Amino acid sequence: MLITFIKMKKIRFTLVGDKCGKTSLVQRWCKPLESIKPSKTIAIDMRSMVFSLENHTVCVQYWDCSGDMSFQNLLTPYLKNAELIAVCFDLTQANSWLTAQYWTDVALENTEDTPICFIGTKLDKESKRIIKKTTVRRYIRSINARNTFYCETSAYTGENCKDTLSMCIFESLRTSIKYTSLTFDSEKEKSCILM
Ligand SMILES: Nc1nc2c(ncn2[C@@H]2O[C@H](COP(=O)(O)OP(=O)(O)O)[C@@H](O)[C@H]2O)c(=O)[nH]1
Ligand SMILES: [Mg+2]
Repeated sequence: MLITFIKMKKIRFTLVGDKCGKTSLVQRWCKPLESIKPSKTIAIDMRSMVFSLENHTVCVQYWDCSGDMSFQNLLTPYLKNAELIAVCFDLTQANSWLTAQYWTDVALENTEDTPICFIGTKLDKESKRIIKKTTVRRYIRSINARNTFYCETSAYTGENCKDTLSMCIFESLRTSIKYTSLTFDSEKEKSCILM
């Protein structure tokens, strides 16, 4: 048991974006069967979980950053040390998408080739959607960064949360330690768009 723990690969995900549902998504990832209890994030929260993917067991650490811009200078080290950056935004709020673009600039200034997953949240509010998939895809192409992909989730219903997490783990393993033997289930790829 101890040996397994020592050998386990640790990967750090840093989640940035405004108040769009990051903490709720992390709750859904860590406790998929429990109902969401939103809680205010002061500066940064850390949670971790063990996840198995394709016979690899990994410890995932979530660095869940506050959406409050007064903490923004504190957060840069968490971008630099991440194996994956999740840039989150609320699909129903134009400002949230603008803030996501701001965080993308900060991430690109401070990192090199770290995978970036764009996550559109609150997919359950489809009728109130303002940010179209095509807008996000066009933007991601325009920044011309490697290792970017796009997923949409609902922490409330759980829709697409597990596939998004699998994709994030897969991409961070692939780029950080070159698990070339990893293959990805094509069903999961359908719900996440590799750019
Ligand atoms: N409709 C809907 N609301 C959500 C969802 N996720 C979070 N919220 C709500 O969005 C607000 C902010 O959520 P929170 O997780 O604290 O956002 P954070 O500041 O980015 O961590 C809260 O009122 C949540 O109840 C979701 O998937 N669907
Ligand atoms: Mg939060």
